[in-house]
Amino acid sequence: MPTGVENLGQLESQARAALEAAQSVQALTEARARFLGRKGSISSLLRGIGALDPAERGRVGQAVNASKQRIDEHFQARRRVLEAADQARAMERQALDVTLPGLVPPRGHLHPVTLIEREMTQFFSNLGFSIELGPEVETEYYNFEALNIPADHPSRDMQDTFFVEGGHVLRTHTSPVQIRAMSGRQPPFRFIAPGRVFRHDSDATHYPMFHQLEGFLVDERVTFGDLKGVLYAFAHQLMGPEVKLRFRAHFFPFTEPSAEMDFSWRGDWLEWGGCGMIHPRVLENCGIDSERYQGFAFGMGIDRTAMLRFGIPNIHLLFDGDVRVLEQI
Ligand code: FA5
Repeated sequence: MPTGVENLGQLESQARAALEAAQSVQALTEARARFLGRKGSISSLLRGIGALDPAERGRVGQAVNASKQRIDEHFQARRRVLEAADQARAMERQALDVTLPGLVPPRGHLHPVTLIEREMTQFFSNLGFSIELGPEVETEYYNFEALNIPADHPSRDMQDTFFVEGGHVLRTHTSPVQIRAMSGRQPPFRFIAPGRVFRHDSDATHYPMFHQLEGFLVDERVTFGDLKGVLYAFAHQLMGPEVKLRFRAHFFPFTEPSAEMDFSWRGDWLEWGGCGMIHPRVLENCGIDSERYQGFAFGMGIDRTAMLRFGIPNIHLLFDGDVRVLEQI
């Protein structure tokens, strides 16, 4: 009578082949179930033993159990291999190469106008000038009247003013700091006043918000020659010895005589600032004896200086906030 055990060897080979073929722990477990599971082919053999001739049962049972154990051992061994491979793959996925360079977060830097402003103020600090600051929202008195620009004076048209309620303006220049600094003080003194100013003005070299550096010095026997000497030294320090300066006679109500100065720029001239000898009436407005004291004053565009230094063709590039532009500077 066939016991089924005749096919045991073949069945075991099939089971081993199925376990070897499995490429994942899940496939392996399924292969095992096909042979050793409750309905598996080896398990069916075991169930059939009860129907055998009692003399055969012991031998067949032993043979089937031994085969079952070998298949199970093969399963365990194969599972360890697959689990190790799984783990190796997972580790590779999460691999951390500690020798790789770290991620460097982008670092900001100072704005070109700030860089130039610092250089400009440093030059005058070295000459013994102190820094004075004034408010950006200014009274009309400081912005115009005290600077000898009366309400009906046409020179107010020179500057496109942003008016604020209550007799205030956004200061159109840094010159009101002259009045604030000189009132209540007696010469000799020398100050610079860097800061933001505002005008209704916009093109390639004009921006509605820009920066000026005001400078003024009052003492006995101050001349226009002193002013020019200081400005030449300043321009050469900032823009290099090749830069050319040009002084043009001009009119400012708060200086007499007055001049505008230009620097050489891209084969042309670009206006840098205004300057002159402080008007006696301005000194008197600040309680300073204009018979005894004279002073010079100047005010130039810091942004214009940055344009020259960094080769920026359009002032809007400085303030449009495009980091791709600013990063190149
Ligand atoms: C003045 O503002 C006078 N307060 C300067 C002065 C001070 C004269 C002391 C005498 C004594 P002006 O309006 O020319 O002058 O402006 C000075 C400089 O500011 C200009 O030469 C230019 O470099 C810069 N500037 C003027 N308007 C703009 C603008 N919209 N955008 C950028 N820079 C400007």
